[in-house]
Amino acid sequence: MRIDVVSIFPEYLDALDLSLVGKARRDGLLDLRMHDLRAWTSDRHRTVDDTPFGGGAGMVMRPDVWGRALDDVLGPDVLAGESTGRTVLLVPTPSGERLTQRLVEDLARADRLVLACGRYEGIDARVAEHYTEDVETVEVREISLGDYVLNGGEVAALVVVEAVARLLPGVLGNPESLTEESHGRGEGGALLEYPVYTKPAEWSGRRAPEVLLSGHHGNVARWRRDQALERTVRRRPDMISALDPQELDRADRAILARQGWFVPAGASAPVPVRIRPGRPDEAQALSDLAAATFPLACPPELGADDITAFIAEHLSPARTTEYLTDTDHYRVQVAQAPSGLVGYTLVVLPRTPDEPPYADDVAALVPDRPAAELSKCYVYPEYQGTGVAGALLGAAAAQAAAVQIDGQPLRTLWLGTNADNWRAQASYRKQGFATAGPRTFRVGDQLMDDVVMVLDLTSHRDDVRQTTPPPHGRS
Ligand code: JB8
Repeated sequence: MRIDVVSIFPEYLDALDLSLVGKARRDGLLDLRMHDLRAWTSDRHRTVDDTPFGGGAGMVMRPDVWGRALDDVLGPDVLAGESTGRTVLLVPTPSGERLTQRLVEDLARADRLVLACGRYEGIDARVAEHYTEDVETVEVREISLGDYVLNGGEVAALVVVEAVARLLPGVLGNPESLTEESHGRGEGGALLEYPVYTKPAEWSGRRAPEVLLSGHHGNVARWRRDQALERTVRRRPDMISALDPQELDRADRAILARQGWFVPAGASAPVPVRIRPGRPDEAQALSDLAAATFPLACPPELGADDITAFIAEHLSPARTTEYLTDTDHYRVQVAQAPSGLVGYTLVVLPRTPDEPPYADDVAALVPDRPAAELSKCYVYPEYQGTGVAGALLGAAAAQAAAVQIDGQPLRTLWLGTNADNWRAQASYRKQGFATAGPRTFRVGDQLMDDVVMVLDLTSHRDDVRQTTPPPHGRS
């Protein structure tokens, strides 16, 4: 490949004699030529700039000087449309399109690159226009490295040359390292790189992660993938939004769920879901959510009328408003996706430390008090099985673990769920709930067979203290 760089500071690119790019030039893989723009000036002062039409600060580079320079560098064949190869004219500018690995890969397939490095306030706009519209065999791209401002295009030229050169055949010793890299869009979608370690195994009191010293290749690969996912969530959530769910296995999804990203059924990408306390103005949304979800969790023998009556009594906006405002008796956590609320939990607090939960059959199964009831855990169907319920339950339990009733911290979170709803039970079990025994539960005039499950909040409390700041207000 041939690359020409035109600049008023051609020495800026002297660094390209060094290292891999220098070697590629000496090996004849890269024909890199620097040019001093002032060679195409005609006045005694070798002037390249002038004041901007329309006024304003700074100076603008003259199109006539740039035109002569670029015509010469491109050569008569390109200008006449008689060259067969692909020539790309790159003009670095803060207002250019972003230079990405994808663009770099595209540029590496060109036959010639010409980099026009501006200074001052930039190059008269007619230059890019002219080569775009009047010279058919030249492709013009105005490019930017990122959202910050440099003093000229030379650094961008250095970046382009280095990024392109390492993709040229024969330049890199080990081409395998190309496919593994961040931004290389390897299999599994583009993620940031995992952290790397080398000897000594302990440095400055820090040990390298044991898994990397274990020699267990499967565990190493999984650990690295977890690290890459976690890093990408924290540093580049935009890249998580661009992941293809088909490239995410169960372990990937579990890691993402722990970081607050979930893959709803039928979605084309993971979405961020924030778990937070519900607000009074969300009664309608939560009521809608409950009305849509509750029937799906009912056993088939339950009549539509009974379901409707239950929804009207317990899940109406008015009741939901109570849940959201009466914080002495209720705690609500919601799951907020970009599309809106997709799930919530309701915890009912006891009024006294020893208040027997509910009915006798439950009271016998929940001896460790104070005990609060996890009364609802509703999640829209497309978010079921994604980990949102688990995240909600975790937040509800953490919040409950911090609640005291007359100075006594809650010891148990209990719930009743339909005995045949094994999926719900499995989901609760995953969050640490254990089955305590059966109870019956009335919906309308139907008596349903339920199981009671309990979560020990006293062990939860220690987890919570390490991970969440002390709560404000009532606790
Ligand atoms: C004048 O920040 B940059 C950049 C800044 C410039 C010029 C070109 C590029 C020309 N200032 O990428």
